[in-house]
Amino acid sequence: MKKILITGASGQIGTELTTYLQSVYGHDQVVASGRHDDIRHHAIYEKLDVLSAVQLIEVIRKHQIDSVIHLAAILSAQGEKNPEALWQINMNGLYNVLEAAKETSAAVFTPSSIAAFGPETPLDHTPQLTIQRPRTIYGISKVAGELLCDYYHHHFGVDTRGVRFPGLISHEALPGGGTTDYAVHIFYKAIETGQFSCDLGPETFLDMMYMPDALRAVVELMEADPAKLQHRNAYNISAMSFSPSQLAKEIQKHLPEFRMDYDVNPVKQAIADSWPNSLDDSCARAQWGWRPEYDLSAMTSHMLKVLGSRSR
Ligand code: VAH
Repeated sequence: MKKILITGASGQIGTELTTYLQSVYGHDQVVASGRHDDIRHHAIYEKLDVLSAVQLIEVIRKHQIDSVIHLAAILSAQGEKNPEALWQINMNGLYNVLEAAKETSAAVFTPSSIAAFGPETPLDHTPQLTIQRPRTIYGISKVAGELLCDYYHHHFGVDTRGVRFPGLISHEALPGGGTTDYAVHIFYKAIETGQFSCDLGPETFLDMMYMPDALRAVVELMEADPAKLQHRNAYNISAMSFSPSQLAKEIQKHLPEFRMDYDVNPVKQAIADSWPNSLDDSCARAQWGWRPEYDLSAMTSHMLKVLGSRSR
């Protein structure tokens, strides 16, 4: 990658990815974009609505973009409240990005998610290739997105790549409208009030990943030898699997007074129950050398250290 456009750059991933890509490729090699004027990071910025195909091509040509990291999307829980809006953004937005990539020869990274699996999928150590019948509009958009990206690669030669992200935990931009958001908010509340009310049940196991691992995965996949990529869209990648009760216990190792109770959100619980408990990421490990660096203990320690230092 030499000149990179990030869509959805003000979101949970985009905020940190912009800074990370600047550190890897140089400040002027990264163009952040979003639908709004606000920009949380010091970057070259374009106000860009991915529903405008013309605008997309204009920005790609203006900055001579060779790689698009397409993050603009609505997440799972938010999508269930407005499935039509999700389909517009997640599918028509992706379609426009792929069409623009076809016209400009740009490569495309767009994330899929563990949400691309459903209740009929083997939920433990979920294989790379398996049944994908998600029950959420978000999951359906992710499966359709995986297939659309593969189609643009096989039929038009577009260099499309992606990973199935688990729940992502970060200390910069808060997540918005996801089912796994509890795993971020818990840290802020543990520091601010010492108490957290979790909207998923105590034994709800989900695959999770610390943001530094997720950011590195984007770069490592995009820089991987294309000849070795048998799956492209999209690779299972995993770092840890834990339940809310396990996360609370890990936080209490640092903050013994921390207390958690449960106020289960039935919509989010049903979504989480349909997702894998853990993923098999052996294909990503074999084909492009994927390795996580943060486990539950390391992530918890680092999150509390960063957030704790801010609150002083
Ligand atoms: C969500 N954070 O909760 C996203 C993610 C695996 C979960 O796709 O919708």
